[in-house]
Amino acid sequence: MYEIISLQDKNAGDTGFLVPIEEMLDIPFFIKRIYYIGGVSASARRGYHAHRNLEQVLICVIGSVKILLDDGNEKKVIELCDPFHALYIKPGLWREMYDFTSESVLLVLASEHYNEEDYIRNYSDFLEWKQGES
Ligand code: T46
Repeated sequence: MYEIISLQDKNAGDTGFLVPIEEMLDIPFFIKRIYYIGGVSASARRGYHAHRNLEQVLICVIGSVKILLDDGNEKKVIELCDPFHALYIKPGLWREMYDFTSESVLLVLASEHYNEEDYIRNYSDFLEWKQGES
């Protein structure tokens, strides 16, 4: 359903960390788009959709956030709270993001340009699509 990718701090010494991410080396796809999400209130819940083809890597570079993933049969909750841990999400998973801490910033690397047609934003449509897939 997902993988946690460990990222490496390449900055030796006591001057903070530096974490490079290289396409097809650290993550398993070519990066076509980068975006980040921040300023989310503690009560807000985002997402509520799945992607047909898009692969993504999510990194909470500041603070923490919970990610619910649902493949139509099973649900998992992953807490992202470490800038050295990246969550790789394959296509075909319903996702919701919640419990953003104040100041948290969620960085997302995506395998495709933005395409609203790749989204399934209705949960019943998602379940129907998953049945058609299997
Ligand atoms: C995802 C989760 C983790 C754009 O115009 N370009 C973009 O690249 C993106 C990502 C969004 N938008 C527009 C579409 C909406 O009008 O920004 C608005 C907010 O997007 P959305 O409601 O889809 O945001 P989230 O936080 O629910 O979901 C986002 C990504 O859209 C989605 O792919 O997996 O983050």
